[in-house]
Amino acid sequence: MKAQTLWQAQQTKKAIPRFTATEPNFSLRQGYEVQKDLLMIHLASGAHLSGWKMGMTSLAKMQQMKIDAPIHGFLTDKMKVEEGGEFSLKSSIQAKVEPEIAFLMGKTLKGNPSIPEALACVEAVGAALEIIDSRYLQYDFQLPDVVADNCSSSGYVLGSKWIKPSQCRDLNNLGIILEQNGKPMQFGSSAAILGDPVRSLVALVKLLSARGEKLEAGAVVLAGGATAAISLEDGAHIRGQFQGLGAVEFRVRA
Ligand code: OOG
Ligand code: MG
Repeated sequence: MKAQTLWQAQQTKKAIPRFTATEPNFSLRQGYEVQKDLLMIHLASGAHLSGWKMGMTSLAKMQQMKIDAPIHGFLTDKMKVEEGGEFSLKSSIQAKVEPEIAFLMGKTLKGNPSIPEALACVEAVGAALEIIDSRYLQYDFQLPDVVADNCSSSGYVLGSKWIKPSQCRDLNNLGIILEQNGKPMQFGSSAAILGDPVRSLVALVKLLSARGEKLEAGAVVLAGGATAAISLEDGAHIRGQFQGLGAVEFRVRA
C-alpha cells in the first residue's frame, strides 16, 4: 500500500519515484486517501496530531514546485522542533526550509467561514519555519503524489512571540526575511499567501469540512510558504524575521 511505501521511504531515507509516473490515473482524491492512511501510521507509531499545514498558497511556491492548487497536510507533535533548537539531517532525505505564518486555534472551526468568522476562532498568530522533505526523488511529483506524501511535511518551528489577531496590524502585509548564517536568502511578505494568510486558514477549513472533518481548538495551522524554500545544509543557522511577529530560528546538524 502506498502509505506504507512512503513511510518506508522516510524511515530508510530512500526516495522513491512518484506514483503518477507508473499510474497516470492516480487521482487527487486517492492522494488524500493515502495521506489519511499515512496519518494512521504516524499515530500508530506514537505521534499525536498537532495541527495542519497548507501548501502551494503563494506564487513563489507554485512556481518553484510547478504545482498550482492549494493543498493541505497534517502536523504531529513529533515534527515539532524547539525554537532556537537543532534539526538533525539524520532522519531526512533532502530537507528544505521556508518561512510561514502560524495560527493557534482557540475555537473549533468548520464549514465555510468568512474571514472575520475564521479570525474570531484564532487564539494567536505567530512566526514559523516549516521544514519540508519530499519522499520523492528530486522533489519530482504531481499534485496527487505530493498530497499522498503529506505535502512533504517533515518539521516545524514556532516562534515564541504570539499575538492576538486583534493586536496584529497588517497581518495581510508583514515583511518576511529568511536568513542562512546571517545572510538574507529570501524576501517575502505575508501578502504572498493568497493575499492574506487568513484566506489560507479559510481554505483549510473548507477542505477539511468537505471531508467531514473540522479544525479543532488547540490545533496549529501553517498558512503556507511565503517564499521559495531553501535547502538545509549541515551546520547552517536558519532564522526567519517577521515584521511584528519577531524572529524564529534553529540550527542544522548532520
Ligand atoms: C510541497 C509542500 C508545500 C508550502 O508551504 O507551500 C508547502 C513541497 O514544496 O514540496 O509546504
Ligand atoms: Mg510549507
